[in-house]
Amino acid sequence: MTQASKKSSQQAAKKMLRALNGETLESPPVWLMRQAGRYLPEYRELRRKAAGFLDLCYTPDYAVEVTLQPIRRFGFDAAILFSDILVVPHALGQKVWFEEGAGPRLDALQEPGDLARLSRAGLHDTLAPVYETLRRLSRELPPETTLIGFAGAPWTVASYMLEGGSSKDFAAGKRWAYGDPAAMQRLIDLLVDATGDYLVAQIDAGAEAVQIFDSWAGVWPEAHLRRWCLAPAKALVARVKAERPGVPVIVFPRGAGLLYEVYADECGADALGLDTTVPLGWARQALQPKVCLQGNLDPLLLVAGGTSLREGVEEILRFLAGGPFVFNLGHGIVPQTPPEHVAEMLAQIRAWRG
Ligand code: 1CP
Repeated sequence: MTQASKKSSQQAAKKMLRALNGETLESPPVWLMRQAGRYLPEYRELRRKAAGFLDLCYTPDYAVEVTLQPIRRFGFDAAILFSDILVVPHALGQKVWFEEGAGPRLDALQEPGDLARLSRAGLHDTLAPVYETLRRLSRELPPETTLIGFAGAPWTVASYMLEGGSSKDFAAGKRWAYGDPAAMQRLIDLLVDATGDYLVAQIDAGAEAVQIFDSWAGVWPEAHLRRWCLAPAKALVARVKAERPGVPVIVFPRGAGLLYEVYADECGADALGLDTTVPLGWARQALQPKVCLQGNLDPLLLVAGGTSLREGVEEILRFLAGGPFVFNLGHGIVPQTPPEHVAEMLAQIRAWRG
């Protein structure tokens, strides 16, 4: 066997990659969105040492350690690179900082002229520590663990760039999209290009699959979701498929509702991340014949634990584990989650025999 074919047969044996390639497994692979983070005491301890959140993301020693923490503790089938979606605007030249308790902050783009402040020229230099983190992780992870790279989808990242942080109504993003669609298109196009560069570089540094997080896809009327979320996702998937064929892509269009079916038909992803509200019977019948599904336990069930958690897990397994499936949450794990509940959930999933 050549070195390359040995490597690819090892990779093919990883449960996560098998599921993403369309196989139905006896018990599904599992990882959790935001599996590294504040619910783990070992994360909180390391976070205190770092100068700030971006320092954590850009220091490979820290980022590798934080990525590995949930793998050591729980043995998830996949490790997701520890970083944040907002490193892309930062690498494009926007000011990004994280305030304790207040979440991410950016110096918001006020008008289309501000787009001139952004440039892809320094992207890979700023993001070099992230690539170093991936290279180290691909050496240090257990052989059965899949390394996932990620980026925010153009719209979700744009929303932070335009609002200057989190938002409840996305008024600034909608003002641009509805009032000056040509300017919004320029921003989205820039993000499609930068994010494509970033994902391809992550793959070259060791990411074996990539996920595109469109956490705020669910705020648009249909025509706008198609333009600002679906079309950019399709362009990104096409770019990854053209340049690094064979690397699976997961798209998470949170809140897309019935338009999940259009994603399954058109966006070209190998898997779709389902949010918590997607009905399981409909997903099995309308989506799973077309793509691998990932999801969609309510993160608050993991906080609650007990019977409610067991029933929630059981229901998802009953509906979705009979086809290509990756167990996950329907959105990121929340800081108040007791780690013991994660362990209980994992034991239940691993005992499942479809
Ligand atoms: O320690 C801290 O106080 C920082 C908290 C934190 C963490 C742990 C932030 C700030 N980002 C992260 C890591 C992170 N963010 C990961 C790491 C890998 C893992 O999953 O373990 C990932 C994949 C993300 C992705 C991310 N960041 C998204 C998409 C997924 C989602 O949850 O919707 C979004 C929207 C962000 C922005 C962001 N960064 C941080 C926070 C608190 C937020 C959300 C702010 C908001 O709700 O608007």
